[in-house]
Amino acid sequence: QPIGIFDSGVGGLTVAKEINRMLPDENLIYFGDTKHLPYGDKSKEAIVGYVSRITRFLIEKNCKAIVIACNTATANALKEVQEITENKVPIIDVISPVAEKVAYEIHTNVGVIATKATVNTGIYRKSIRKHNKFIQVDELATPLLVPVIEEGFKNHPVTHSIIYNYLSHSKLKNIETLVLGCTHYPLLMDEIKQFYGNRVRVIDSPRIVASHLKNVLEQHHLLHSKNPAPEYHFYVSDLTKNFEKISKKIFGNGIRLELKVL
Ligand code: DGN
Repeated sequence: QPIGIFDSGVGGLTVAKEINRMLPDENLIYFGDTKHLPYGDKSKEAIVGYVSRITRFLIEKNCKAIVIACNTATANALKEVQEITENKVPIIDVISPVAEKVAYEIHTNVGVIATKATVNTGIYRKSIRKHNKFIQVDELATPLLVPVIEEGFKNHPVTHSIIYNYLSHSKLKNIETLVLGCTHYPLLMDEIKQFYGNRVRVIDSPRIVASHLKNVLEQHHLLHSKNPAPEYHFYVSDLTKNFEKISKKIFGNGIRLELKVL
């Protein structure tokens, strides 16, 4: 049985890649909802609609666990995903394991950058402070980072200037830790770290999520071991050259994309 992973686009591949590195024997199904990208500017109703369809698709594909590799989907539709799956398969989201880790292990001012639809819910602040109410959490919407990533503008002057403008924001002035609250953003990790130098610790969310998934699978006795030929299936709701190019860059040339309109 495969693990189902989804996002609006290529962002979730940062999580899928880490899962693949940590759990190389697992079969994976990835769904990129490229037709509806970006989620970050959509209404809650629209996001719930897209996410519900993807969840049903992954259940049909017999997934043993579902990873919501999208912060925007987690912030707006986690409850609906849980309802659809009726707690029959474990649901792993990208926010709660990171919030927990930050709350217990980091004792500094925390900044979070994410899409508008994530920041509007205040979910990081709430989730971190649920565990530790002494941590100062400031969230800033940085929506323009998603299109530059989808456009493949890595190490591009436009990207540098957007990063500079966002990270210089007064809300992030006193932070010592930064959480990348969008699964696309780790693709700009180098540039973001460059901006801060050693001043700010940038959290590696995909790694935290993958290791949380491993624990959950272990607990449920669902870990796949000794799989000589793991299978990876990548589905997209719109087959775009961009997705093809970037997904190959992230996951390797072996990727074969299949169009699946939901
Ligand atoms: N990668 C998604 C996230 O983590 O929020 C959102 C990207 C988008 O669709 N704007």
